[in-house]
Amino acid sequence: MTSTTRLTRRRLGLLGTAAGLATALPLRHAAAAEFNFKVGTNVPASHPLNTYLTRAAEKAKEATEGRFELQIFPNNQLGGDTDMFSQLRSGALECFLNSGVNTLSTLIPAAAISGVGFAFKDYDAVWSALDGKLGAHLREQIGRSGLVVMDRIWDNGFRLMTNSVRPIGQPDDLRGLKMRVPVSQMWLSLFRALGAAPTGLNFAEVYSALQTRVVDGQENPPAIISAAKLFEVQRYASVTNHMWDGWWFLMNRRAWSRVPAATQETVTRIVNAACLEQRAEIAQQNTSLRGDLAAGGMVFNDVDQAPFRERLSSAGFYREWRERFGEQPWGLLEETVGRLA
Ligand code: X2X
Repeated sequence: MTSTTRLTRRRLGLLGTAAGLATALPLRHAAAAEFNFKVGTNVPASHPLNTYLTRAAEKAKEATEGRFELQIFPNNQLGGDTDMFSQLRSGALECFLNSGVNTLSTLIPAAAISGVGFAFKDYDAVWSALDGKLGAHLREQIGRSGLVVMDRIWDNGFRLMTNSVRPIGQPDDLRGLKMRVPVSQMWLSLFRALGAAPTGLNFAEVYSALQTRVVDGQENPPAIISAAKLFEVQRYASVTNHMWDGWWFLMNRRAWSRVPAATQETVTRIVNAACLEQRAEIAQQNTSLRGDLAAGGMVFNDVDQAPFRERLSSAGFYREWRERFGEQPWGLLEETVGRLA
């Protein structure tokens, strides 16, 4: 109890009016929804992932006349990625937005394939793979694991590297640099192959790890660097676009199967439509934010990707991951992006 509420109660007690007490309590008029689905995300409320999920929630509530509610919990309010993922699996959390390359890949190794370094050269390549055969293959694997996944993957963006030590122009500039990466074999392997010293941390811990210099740098798209205010604790931004990443909209199967088919269809249609709008917003922000971040004190440099790809090839990165994923998903990836070696 805060000192203010204690004071208020004492005053009310002194005044001794029951009516006074009643007006001090919040009144709830809204009827409870039949289905209330909590949705956990790992980025701040202002990030387009959350603003477009919130729009979807409003539309879903309206379209189902209040029967189906999505309640968004942004910014790791329910715990970090590792926690939210186990809550999703147990049913404590109905929906969770998770990168396939991140926690999800601990259950479904193939889901990490979208994170292969320098695989996608632009958004056309990303959407033709993830809305096409590769995405269908991954969703099938996710479905087999007992989770439900929406068709469209939400956009996080192309990732760039930031740090507080020096601009990254060549792979050698990463040598000895302590880089935070998500808790993921793919990310650790990528940054080790490039010669950095990566540490796996959930996003919930990133701002303070950078502020206290537990790590020198991190990598994320501009929309996250802006929403999570990482520009306050990072100086250099090197536009490596070394990886594209997105969030799958995952659901607990038992919770979803209790929802009538017609309501499922309505909610699915609304969520997937909001996702397409979110992608457009992210693509726009990821170019327009560069100026804002520079005004916030970040120093940008553009990067030639060729030496980074060569470093990965000579370190055996592509060979290793091709073996780990197997020929089928690797073939589906190469069908859209060309040969990776
Ligand atoms: O943890 C990250 O860096 C983030 C927010 O980009 C992911 O979800 C992978």
